[in-house]
Amino acid sequence: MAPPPATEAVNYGELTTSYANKSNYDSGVIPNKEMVTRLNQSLSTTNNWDGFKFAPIRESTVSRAMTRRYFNDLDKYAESDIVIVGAGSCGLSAAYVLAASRPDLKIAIIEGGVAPGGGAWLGGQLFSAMIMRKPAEKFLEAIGVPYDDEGDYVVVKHAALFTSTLLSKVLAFPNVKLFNATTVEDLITRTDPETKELRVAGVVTNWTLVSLHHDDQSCMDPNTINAPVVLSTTGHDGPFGAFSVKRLLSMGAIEKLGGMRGLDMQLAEDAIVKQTREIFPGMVVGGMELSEMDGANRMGPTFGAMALSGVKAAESVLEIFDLRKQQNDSQ
Ligand code: AHZ
Repeated sequence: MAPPPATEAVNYGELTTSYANKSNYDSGVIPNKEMVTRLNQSLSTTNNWDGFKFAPIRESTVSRAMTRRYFNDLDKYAESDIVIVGAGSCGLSAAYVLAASRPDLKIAIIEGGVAPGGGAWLGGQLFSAMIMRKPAEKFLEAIGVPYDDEGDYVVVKHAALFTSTLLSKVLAFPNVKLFNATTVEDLITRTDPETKELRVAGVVTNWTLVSLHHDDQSCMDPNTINAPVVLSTTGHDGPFGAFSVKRLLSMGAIEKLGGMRGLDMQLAEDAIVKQTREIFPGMVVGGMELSEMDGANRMGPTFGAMALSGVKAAESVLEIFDLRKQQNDSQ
Protein backbone atom coordinates (compact mmCIF):
# COMPACT_ATOMS: atom_id res chain seq x y z
CA MET A 1 0.00 0.00 0.00
CA ALA A 2 1.89 3.05 -1.20
CA PRO A 3 1.33 6.24 0.74
CA PRO A 4 -0.11 8.84 -1.62
CA PRO A 5 1.94 11.89 -2.55
CA ALA A 6 2.01 14.93 -0.31
CA THR A 7 -0.31 16.86 -2.61
CA GLU A 8 -3.29 14.75 -1.45
CA ALA A 9 -2.81 15.88 2.15
CA VAL A 10 -5.95 16.83 4.04
CA ASN A 11 -6.33 18.28 7.49
CA TYR A 12 -7.88 15.83 9.98
CA GLY A 13 -8.16 18.08 13.02
CA GLU A 14 -4.63 18.60 14.35
CA LEU A 15 -3.19 16.08 11.91
CA THR A 16 -1.63 17.96 9.06
CA THR A 17 1.13 15.56 7.95
CA SER A 18 1.03 14.55 4.30
CA TYR A 19 0.06 10.97 5.04
CA ALA A 20 -2.94 11.84 7.27
CA ASN A 21 -5.18 11.77 4.23
CA LYS A 22 -8.42 10.09 3.25
CA SER A 23 -6.94 7.30 1.16
CA ASN A 24 -4.60 6.19 3.96
CA TYR A 25 -7.57 6.06 6.34
CA ASP A 26 -9.76 4.27 3.75
CA SER A 27 -7.11 1.68 2.90
CA GLY A 28 -6.30 0.88 6.53
CA VAL A 29 -2.66 2.16 6.47
CA ILE A 30 -3.99 4.30 9.32
CA PRO A 31 -6.55 2.24 11.27
CA ASN A 32 -10.06 3.68 10.95
CA LYS A 33 -13.15 3.63 13.12
CA GLU A 34 -14.88 0.85 11.14
CA MET A 35 -12.00 -1.53 11.97
CA VAL A 36 -12.54 -0.97 15.69
CA THR A 37 -16.32 -1.32 15.35
CA ARG A 38 -15.83 -4.66 13.56
CA LEU A 39 -13.50 -5.83 16.37
CA ASN A 40 -16.05 -4.96 19.05
CA GLN A 41 -18.82 -6.68 17.09
CA SER A 42 -16.78 -9.87 16.59
CA LEU A 43 -15.99 -9.98 20.33
CA SER A 44 -19.64 -9.10 21.13
CA THR A 45 -18.29 -6.73 23.78
CA THR A 46 -19.88 -3.43 22.88
CA ASN A 47 -21.27 -2.30 26.27
CA ASN A 48 -21.36 -5.96 27.31
CA TRP A 49 -18.26 -7.02 29.35
CA ASP A 50 -20.11 -8.59 32.31
CA GLY A 51 -20.53 -12.00 30.72
CA PHE A 52 -17.03 -12.00 29.16
CA LYS A 53 -15.02 -15.26 29.44
CA PHE A 54 -11.94 -16.72 27.71
CA ALA A 55 -11.97 -20.26 26.24
CA PRO A 56 -10.61 -22.83 28.77
CA ILE A 57 -6.89 -23.86 28.88
CA ARG A 58 -4.52 -26.03 30.93
CA GLU A 59 -0.97 -24.78 31.69
CA SER A 60 0.76 -27.78 30.07
CA THR A 61 -1.12 -27.04 26.84
CA VAL A 62 0.50 -23.60 26.73
CA SER A 63 3.91 -25.06 27.50
CA ARG A 64 3.62 -27.73 24.78
CA ALA A 65 2.25 -25.27 22.22
CA MET A 66 5.42 -23.19 22.61
CA THR A 67 8.09 -25.84 23.05
CA ARG A 68 6.84 -28.20 20.32
CA ARG A 69 6.96 -25.40 17.76
CA TYR A 70 10.34 -24.09 18.91
CA PHE A 71 12.02 -27.50 18.84
CA ASN A 72 10.41 -28.31 15.48
CA ASP A 73 11.90 -25.07 14.17
CA LEU A 74 15.35 -25.91 15.59
CA ASP A 75 15.11 -29.24 13.79
CA LYS A 76 13.83 -27.72 10.54
CA TYR A 77 16.31 -24.83 10.39
CA ALA A 78 19.39 -26.87 11.45
CA GLU A 79 19.83 -27.07 7.67
CA SER A 80 18.86 -23.61 6.41
CA ASP A 81 19.27 -22.12 2.95
CA ILE A 82 20.22 -18.67 4.20
CA VAL A 83 21.20 -17.51 7.67
CA ILE A 84 20.93 -13.77 8.38
CA VAL A 85 23.00 -12.70 11.39
CA GLY A 86 21.51 -9.61 13.05
CA ALA A 87 17.94 -8.31 12.78
CA GLY A 88 18.70 -4.59 12.48
CA SER A 89 17.35 -2.35 9.73
CA CYS A 90 19.65 -3.89 7.10
CA GLY A 91 19.11 -7.52 8.06
CA LEU A 92 15.33 -7.14 8.23
CA SER A 93 15.20 -5.30 4.87
CA ALA A 94 17.21 -8.11 3.28
CA ALA A 95 14.99 -10.73 4.89
CA TYR A 96 11.90 -9.05 3.44
CA VAL A 97 13.25 -9.11 -0.13
CA LEU A 98 14.70 -12.62 0.15
CA ALA A 99 11.60 -14.18 1.67
CA ALA A 100 9.30 -12.57 -0.89
CA SER A 101 11.53 -13.40 -3.89
CA ARG A 102 12.23 -17.02 -2.93
CA PRO A 103 9.38 -18.57 -0.93
CA ASP A 104 11.09 -21.93 -1.54
CA LEU A 105 14.13 -21.04 0.61
CA LYS A 106 14.37 -21.51 4.39
CA ILE A 107 15.67 -18.32 5.97
CA ALA A 108 16.85 -18.28 9.59
CA ILE A 109 17.44 -14.92 11.27
CA ILE A 110 19.68 -15.02 14.35
CA GLU A 111 19.39 -11.98 16.60
CA GLY A 112 21.43 -11.58 19.77
CA GLY A 113 19.00 -9.20 21.46
CA VAL A 114 15.60 -10.06 22.88
CA ALA A 115 14.12 -7.23 20.80
CA PRO A 116 14.85 -7.43 17.07
CA GLY A 117 15.36 -4.11 15.28
CA GLY A 118 18.94 -3.17 16.24
CA GLY A 119 19.45 0.59 16.25
CA ALA A 120 16.27 1.35 14.31
CA TRP A 121 13.81 1.95 17.15
CA LEU A 122 14.82 5.61 17.35
CA GLY A 123 16.37 8.24 15.07
CA GLY A 124 19.56 10.11 16.01
CA GLN A 125 20.36 10.97 19.63
CA LEU A 126 17.24 9.10 20.83
CA PHE A 127 14.93 11.41 18.82
CA SER A 128 11.82 9.84 17.31
CA ALA A 129 11.83 10.61 13.59
CA MET A 130 13.60 8.44 11.02
CA ILE A 131 15.12 10.17 8.00
CA MET A 132 15.66 8.46 4.66
CA ARG A 133 17.19 10.10 1.60
CA LYS A 134 15.55 9.46 -1.73
CA PRO A 135 15.20 7.03 -3.45
CA ALA A 136 14.86 4.94 -0.25
CA GLU A 137 11.21 6.04 0.03
CA LYS A 138 10.52 3.34 -2.59
CA PHE A 139 11.27 0.75 0.07
CA LEU A 140 8.85 2.46 2.50
CA GLU A 141 6.18 2.37 -0.19
CA ALA A 142 6.81 -1.33 -0.81
CA ILE A 143 6.28 -2.20 2.86
CA GLY A 144 3.46 0.32 3.43
CA VAL A 145 5.11 2.80 5.82
CA PRO A 146 3.65 6.31 5.54
CA TYR A 147 6.05 9.26 5.40
CA ASP A 148 6.27 13.02 4.97
CA ASP A 149 7.86 14.07 1.69
CA GLU A 150 10.45 16.81 2.27
CA GLY A 151 11.91 16.99 -1.25
CA ASP A 152 15.28 15.19 -1.32
CA TYR A 153 14.45 13.21 1.79
CA VAL A 154 11.45 11.74 3.57
CA VAL A 155 10.58 11.50 7.26
CA VAL A 156 8.85 8.63 9.05
CA LYS A 157 7.23 10.16 12.14
CA HIS A 158 8.77 7.52 14.43
CA ALA A 159 11.58 5.07 13.67
CA ALA A 160 9.58 2.43 15.54
CA LEU A 161 6.83 2.71 12.89
CA PHE A 162 9.35 1.63 10.23
CA THR A 163 10.85 -1.13 12.33
CA SER A 164 7.59 -2.58 13.66
CA THR A 165 5.98 -2.57 10.19
CA LEU A 166 9.00 -4.21 8.56
CA LEU A 167 9.27 -6.73 11.36
CA SER A 168 5.59 -7.66 11.15
CA LYS A 169 5.89 -8.30 7.39
CA VAL A 170 9.11 -10.35 7.77
CA LEU A 171 7.66 -12.48 10.56
CA ALA A 172 4.54 -13.22 8.52
CA PHE A 173 6.53 -15.06 5.82
CA PRO A 174 6.12 -18.82 6.30
CA ASN A 175 9.73 -19.41 5.15
CA VAL A 176 11.32 -17.17 7.81
CA LYS A 177 12.20 -18.12 11.39
CA LEU A 178 13.56 -15.53 13.81
CA PHE A 179 15.65 -16.97 16.65
CA ASN A 180 16.04 -13.99 18.97
CA ALA A 181 17.97 -13.88 22.25
CA THR A 182 20.39 -16.13 20.33
CA THR A 183 23.94 -15.10 19.47
CA VAL A 184 26.18 -16.21 16.64
CA GLU A 185 29.39 -17.14 18.48
CA ASP A 186 31.37 -18.55 15.59
CA LEU A 187 31.22 -19.50 11.91
CA ILE A 188 31.16 -22.98 10.35
CA THR A 189 33.81 -23.24 7.62
CA ARG A 190 34.72 -25.79 4.94
CA THR A 191 37.85 -26.16 2.79
CA ASP A 192 37.26 -27.25 -0.78
CA PRO A 193 39.24 -30.50 -1.19
CA GLU A 194 40.41 -29.62 -4.70
CA THR A 195 40.88 -25.84 -4.79
CA LYS A 196 41.66 -25.55 -1.02
CA GLU A 197 39.38 -22.50 -1.00
CA LEU A 198 37.99 -21.76 2.47
CA ARG A 199 34.34 -20.77 2.66
CA VAL A 200 31.69 -20.00 5.27
CA ALA A 201 29.12 -22.79 5.52
CA GLY A 202 26.91 -21.88 8.47
CA VAL A 203 26.91 -20.45 11.98
CA VAL A 204 27.58 -21.54 15.57
CA THR A 205 24.95 -20.29 18.01
CA ASN A 206 24.18 -20.09 21.69
CA TRP A 207 21.55 -18.48 23.90
CA THR A 208 22.76 -14.89 24.33
CA LEU A 209 22.61 -15.19 28.12
CA VAL A 210 24.93 -18.20 27.86
CA SER A 211 27.27 -16.37 25.46
CA LEU A 212 27.58 -13.58 28.00
CA HIS A 213 28.81 -16.03 30.66
CA HIS A 214 31.63 -17.92 28.98
CA ASP A 215 34.07 -16.16 31.31
CA ASP A 216 32.51 -17.43 34.53
CA GLN A 217 30.90 -20.79 33.56
CA SER A 218 32.55 -23.69 31.74
CA CYS A 219 31.29 -26.35 29.34
CA MET A 220 28.51 -24.40 27.68
CA ASP A 221 28.99 -25.74 24.19
CA PRO A 222 27.04 -24.17 21.34
CA ASN A 223 24.57 -25.31 18.69
CA THR A 224 25.02 -25.13 14.90
CA ILE A 225 23.11 -24.21 11.74
CA ASN A 226 24.45 -25.33 8.34
CA ALA A 227 23.73 -23.05 5.39
CA PRO A 228 25.32 -22.46 1.97
CA VAL A 229 25.12 -18.67 2.41
CA VAL A 230 25.40 -16.51 5.52
CA LEU A 231 24.40 -12.86 5.32
CA SER A 232 26.00 -10.88 8.12
CA THR A 233 24.46 -7.54 9.14
CA THR A 234 25.70 -7.15 12.72
CA GLY A 235 26.31 -3.39 12.58
CA HIS A 236 29.52 -1.47 13.27
CA ASP A 237 31.99 -2.39 16.01
CA GLY A 238 30.78 -2.15 19.60
CA PRO A 239 29.93 -4.63 22.33
CA PHE A 240 28.28 -6.96 19.78
CA GLY A 241 28.87 -5.45 16.34
CA ALA A 242 30.93 -6.38 13.26
CA PHE A 243 30.97 -9.94 14.53
CA SER A 244 31.55 -11.86 11.31
CA VAL A 245 34.27 -9.67 9.80
CA LYS A 246 36.13 -9.66 13.13
CA ARG A 247 35.91 -13.46 13.26
CA LEU A 248 37.19 -13.80 9.67
CA LEU A 249 40.15 -11.63 10.72
CA SER A 250 40.91 -13.61 13.89
CA MET A 251 40.86 -16.91 11.97
CA GLY A 252 43.28 -15.46 9.40
CA ALA A 253 40.76 -15.68 6.56
CA ILE A 254 41.14 -11.97 5.79
CA GLU A 255 44.27 -9.90 6.34
CA LYS A 256 42.95 -6.73 7.93
CA LEU A 257 39.90 -4.62 8.59
CA GLY A 258 39.57 -1.11 7.20
CA GLY A 259 37.98 0.27 10.39
CA MET A 260 34.93 2.55 10.28
CA ARG A 261 35.80 6.16 9.36
CA GLY A 262 34.27 9.41 10.64
CA LEU A 263 30.82 10.64 9.72
CA ASP A 264 30.12 11.81 6.18
CA MET A 265 26.47 11.28 5.20
CA GLN A 266 27.02 12.14 1.57
CA LEU A 267 29.83 9.59 1.03
CA ALA A 268 28.77 6.94 3.50
CA GLU A 269 25.32 6.01 2.23
CA ASP A 270 26.29 5.52 -1.42
CA ALA A 271 29.41 3.58 -0.40
CA ILE A 272 27.59 1.13 1.88
CA VAL A 273 24.94 0.32 -0.73
CA LYS A 274 27.42 -0.02 -3.60
CA GLN A 275 29.88 -2.17 -1.59
CA THR A 276 27.28 -4.62 -0.29
CA ARG A 277 28.59 -7.96 -1.63
CA GLU A 278 29.95 -11.42 -0.96
CA ILE A 279 33.11 -10.40 0.92
CA PHE A 280 34.29 -13.97 1.46
CA PRO A 281 33.10 -17.22 -0.14
CA GLY A 282 29.71 -18.04 1.40
CA MET A 283 29.46 -14.76 3.30
CA VAL A 284 27.63 -11.62 2.15
CA VAL A 285 27.95 -8.53 4.36
CA GLY A 286 25.57 -5.56 4.41
CA GLY A 287 24.77 -2.50 6.54
CA MET A 288 27.25 -0.90 8.93
CA GLU A 289 29.30 -4.08 9.41
CA LEU A 290 30.66 -3.26 5.95
CA SER A 291 32.12 0.03 7.17
CA GLU A 292 34.45 -1.98 9.46
CA MET A 293 35.45 -4.25 6.59
CA ASP A 294 36.08 -1.58 3.97
CA GLY A 295 36.99 1.47 6.04
CA ALA A 296 33.87 3.34 4.94
CA ASN A 297 32.48 6.44 6.62
CA ARG A 298 29.50 6.27 8.95
CA MET A 299 26.34 8.17 8.06
CA GLY A 300 24.79 8.77 11.47
CA PRO A 301 21.01 9.12 11.69
CA THR A 302 19.88 8.55 8.11
CA PHE A 303 18.61 5.07 7.34
CA GLY A 304 18.07 4.88 3.56
CA ALA A 305 21.38 3.05 3.05
CA MET A 306 20.39 0.36 5.55
CA ALA A 307 17.15 -0.43 3.67
CA LEU A 308 18.82 -0.37 0.24
CA SER A 309 21.93 -2.26 1.40
CA GLY A 310 19.41 -4.89 2.51
CA VAL A 311 17.86 -4.92 -0.97
CA LYS A 312 21.32 -5.27 -2.58
CA ALA A 313 22.39 -7.91 -0.04
CA ALA A 314 19.37 -10.02 -1.00
CA GLU A 315 20.36 -9.71 -4.65
CA SER A 316 23.98 -10.70 -3.86
CA VAL A 317 22.83 -13.72 -1.83
CA LEU A 318 20.64 -14.96 -4.67
CA GLU A 319 23.43 -14.45 -7.24
CA ILE A 320 25.77 -16.85 -5.42
CA PHE A 321 23.18 -19.16 -3.94
CA ASP A 322 23.20 -21.95 -6.54
CA LEU A 323 27.00 -22.26 -6.61
CA ARG A 324 27.36 -22.19 -2.83
CA LYS A 325 24.51 -24.68 -2.42
CA GLN A 326 26.13 -27.08 -4.86
CA GLN A 327 29.41 -26.85 -2.88
CA ASN A 328 27.57 -27.17 0.42
CA ASP A 329 25.61 -30.24 -0.67
CA SER A 330 28.78 -32.07 -1.64
CA GLN A 331 30.68 -31.38 1.61
O1 AHZ B 1 21.92 -7.16 18.33
C1 AHZ B 1 22.52 -6.74 17.11
C2 AHZ B 1 21.62 -5.84 16.28
O2 AHZ B 1 20.24 -6.12 16.47
C3 AHZ B 1 22.73 -7.92 16.17
N1 AHZ B 1 23.96 -8.69 16.40
C4 AHZ B 1 25.23 -8.19 16.49
N2 AHZ B 1 26.12 -9.18 16.66
C5 AHZ B 1 25.41 -10.34 16.68
C6 AHZ B 1 25.77 -11.71 16.82
N3 AHZ B 1 24.76 -12.63 16.80
C7 AHZ B 1 23.47 -12.25 16.63
N4 AHZ B 1 27.02 -12.10 16.98
C8 AHZ B 1 24.03 -10.02 16.51
N5 AHZ B 1 23.08 -10.95 16.48
O3 AHZ B 1 22.84 -7.33 14.89
C9 AHZ B 1 21.97 -6.21 14.82
C10 AHZ B 1 22.69 -5.09 14.08
O4 AHZ B 1 21.80 -4.04 13.88
P1 AHZ B 1 22.30 -2.54 13.74
O5 AHZ B 1 21.10 -1.68 13.72
O6 AHZ B 1 23.36 -2.28 14.77
O7 AHZ B 1 23.06 -2.56 12.31
P2 AHZ B 1 22.59 -2.14 10.84
O8 AHZ B 1 23.82 -2.22 10.01
O9 AHZ B 1 21.38 -2.92 10.40
O10 AHZ B 1 22.12 -0.63 11.01
C11 AHZ B 1 23.05 0.35 11.39
C12 AHZ B 1 22.33 1.64 11.68
C13 AHZ B 1 23.24 2.82 11.71
S1 AHZ B 1 24.58 2.91 12.72
C14 AHZ B 1 24.95 4.46 12.12
C15 AHZ B 1 26.11 5.24 12.63
O11 AHZ B 1 26.64 4.85 13.71
O12 AHZ B 1 26.52 6.19 11.97
N6 AHZ B 1 24.09 4.89 11.22
C16 AHZ B 1 23.13 3.98 10.97
C17 AHZ B 1 22.02 4.23 9.98
